[in-house]
Order: sequence, then C-alpha cells, then structure tokens
Amino acid sequence: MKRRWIMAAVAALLGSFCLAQTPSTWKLATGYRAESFHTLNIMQFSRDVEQATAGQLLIQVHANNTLAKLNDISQAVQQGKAEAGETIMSSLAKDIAIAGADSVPFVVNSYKDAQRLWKLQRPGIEKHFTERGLKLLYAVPWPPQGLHSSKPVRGLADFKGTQMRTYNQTTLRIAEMLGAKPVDVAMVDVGQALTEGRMDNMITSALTGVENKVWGSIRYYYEINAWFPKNVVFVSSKAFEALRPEVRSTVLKAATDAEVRGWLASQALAMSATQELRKNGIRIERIPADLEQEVKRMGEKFSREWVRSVGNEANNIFVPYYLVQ
Ligand code: PCA
Repeated sequence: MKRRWIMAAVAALLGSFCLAQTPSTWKLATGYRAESFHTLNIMQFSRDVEQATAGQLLIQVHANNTLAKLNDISQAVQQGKAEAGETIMSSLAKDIAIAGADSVPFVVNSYKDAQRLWKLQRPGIEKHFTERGLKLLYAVPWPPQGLHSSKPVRGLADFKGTQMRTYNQTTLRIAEMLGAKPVDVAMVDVGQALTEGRMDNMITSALTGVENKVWGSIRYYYEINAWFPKNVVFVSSKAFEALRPEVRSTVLKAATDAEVRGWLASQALAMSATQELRKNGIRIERIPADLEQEVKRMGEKFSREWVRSVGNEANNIFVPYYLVQ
C-alpha cells in the first residue's frame, strides 16, 4: 500500500515537472527578408533565448511578409495570429502618433542622436504598447536615409512628376511636398518595381539599395541623412506573461543584447553599404547647397506639421531632445 502511495506521489511529481517544462513556441512575423540584417539579428535573438532557456522557449521566425504583411503585423499580434512580430515603428504612427518621431526629417543626424531620441521615445511607446496588449522587446535603426535617383538631382524641379517610392507617412508627405507622384512599394519589392519602371527615386538607406541591387536603374545616391527609422520587435503581453518568471527575464536580457548588437550592425552597414553602391557604379554625390537648404526647409515644415498634429506627446520627446543637445 505504502509502495503504491509512493509511486503515485512520484508520478504526480514527475507529471507536474513535465508540465512546468513544456516548451512554449512563439511565431514571430516580420515583413523583411530572412537575409536582412534585422532578421538575422532576430534569428540570433531566437537562438540566444533557446539556448539560455534550455529549449523552454522557441521563437520561430516567419520572414518576408509570409505570416502577415509588414503594416499588419502589430494587428496580427494583437489578434493572436502570431505571438510576436517586427515592424518598422513608423508604420504604427496612424494608431500611435509618437511612433513616427524617428521619421521626422533632419532631427537626428548620427547614431548617437538616434540613441538619445530612442531613450526619450521609448517610455511613451511602451505605454501605448501596454495599452494594446503588447510588450516591447527592442528596437534597432536602419542606416540613415538618403536619396536614390535614376537621374541627377540639381533642383526641386527635378522631382516634379517623378514616381517617388514611399514606405511610410513621412516619405508620402515628402513626395507630395516635392510634387512627385508617390508610389507605395514594399521594401522587398523595390528591385522589381524598378525593373518594371514603376519608380524613379526613393528616400531610404544605402543598405536597402544594396539589398535590392538597385544599380540597374538607380545611378545616383545622395547622402542627405534625413532620418534613422527604427524597426521594433514586440510580443503579445499574454504570451509573455504566460512564461515562467525566469524565462521572462531571460527573454528581456536577450532582447537587450539584441538591441546593442543591432545598433552596432546598423552602424557598420551604413558605411559598407554606401561603398557597395559605389562599387556597383552608383555615383555618391552631395545635393547642391541651395537644394539642400530647400529640402531642409521642407523638413522643418514637416516637423511643424508633425508636432502640431501630435501635440503634447511630441513635445515630451522633442523638447528634452533639443534641450540637452
Ligand atoms: N529600408 C526600409 C525602411 C527604411 C530603410 O532603410 C525600406 O526602404 O522600406
């Protein structure tokens, strides 16, 4: 009798042990290619988590818009179609206005500035995420945004009527201000859109030019350093809270590491990508000084419009940002 009792107790104990050890699996959706540096960083994050939790949490990366399209990823996570996701933060700006802060032109001029801006932007983003049942994990910037063009750009008139590729509200508004025709093209479709003659120019990183091998059509790249947009990686609060506390802290530690690693990678790629464009025959030039002035003035106009439309939350970021400069 006693032996039976002991066996039952052992079985119950083993059972609860196994239950506690059941691994969790997260599907993580991203709109960028598997080979993109952001995705490679996520994959490293996933391996770090798997290793540090001894397989307690597995994060499966679904790249290239396969699980959800880039602009729908936060919704997909909120609706439980994926546990986690990555998107470009400015794609959330319609819902969370301050998510557009890192795409306001000519505010940030270096990675150091971009870090300062992120520190000021982060608490507000976390608050809005929490209200939507999302937990922020980390954010990593794209290299600075420059102007790619199939024709040389000498003055504002050179943009008139051109087909300008856009990827967020900022690029859309800029195309409008320049009198260009905005064409919405996903990052992964840029190469094809160029081949099909659907676009003449775009503002994006040199890296995005390299990843899409734009040199067949793009002949000029102007390093205007317009802004440093960030990708943000997040998980549903529900999925995060379902983890045991020690797994949760392991995930957060791996997220901090991923953020540091991602910023360094972005910085290194900013240099090498521009060289890669040059190697492939693209001319790296400065825009003429008077055009630069006009473009900067447009940036200021955009900033004013942005701060006015967002209100207090924008001031909470930009006032301290400019005060400590
Ligand atoms: N590449 C992405 C966003 C910013 C960037 O550098 C794109 O062009 O869509």
